[in-house]
Amino acid sequence: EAENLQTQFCLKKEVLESFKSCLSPEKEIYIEHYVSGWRGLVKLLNSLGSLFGFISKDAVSKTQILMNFLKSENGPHYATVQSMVKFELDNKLVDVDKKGIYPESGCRTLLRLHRALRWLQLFLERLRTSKEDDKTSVMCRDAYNESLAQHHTWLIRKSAGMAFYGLPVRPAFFEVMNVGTPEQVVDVLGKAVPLLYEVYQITEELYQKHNLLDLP
Ligand code: 1PZ
Repeated sequence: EAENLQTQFCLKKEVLESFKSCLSPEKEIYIEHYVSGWRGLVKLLNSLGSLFGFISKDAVSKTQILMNFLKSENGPHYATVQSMVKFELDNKLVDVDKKGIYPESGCRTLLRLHRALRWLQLFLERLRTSKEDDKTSVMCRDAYNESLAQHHTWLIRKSAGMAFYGLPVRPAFFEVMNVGTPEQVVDVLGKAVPLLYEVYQITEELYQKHNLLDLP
């Protein structure tokens, strides 16, 4: 039972805290904490059932690519998103306009998570302001159509669309977040959304400045 308590997902500890600690005072983004925020989200996704396996598999593979860079001999260059961008661009380690010899650069891999972060922020904001009977599948779909969908192929959009129907209803979804009463969930979401927005915005501006927003 003790183990059960320990392994139970908690939105506040595993997502909010990670994304909070990923910002340095100089507004750099630590990749290690960014990745652990995503690992937390994957845990949440996995607790929703195997229907979401194809989504979590992709998220895991992307976090793994970034962790491998972080653990490599070039690891120190991958400490922050800013240092990674500089290092990969300075050393021409990014396929800029078409897939070539670096199909899994740190820059293009992080861009995929970055786009998904926008979806997350939109979804959590809808969840935060929703009423008890509102449909999570609709909130999720609307957030998706407004953000990630434009970057996905028809097949992925269809698969994602079907998975959304398998989302638990709002009270059950609040339950798995494991931060207490619905009021407390709303409160945590109220802290998480602006934080995700800040992390998103910093990355967006950096990528824009270096013309990296369309990496293949
Ligand atoms: C709570 C419900 C979860 C809904 C998640 C909404 C996002 C649907 C995303 C569907 C992704 C399908 C799997 C593969 C996608 C990849 O093709 C793309 C592009 O990568 P590339 O092919 O270029 O290498 N991958 C992504 O867009 C990253 C998706 C990460 C999604 C993480 C979601 C985590 C959600 C946690 C929520 C609790």
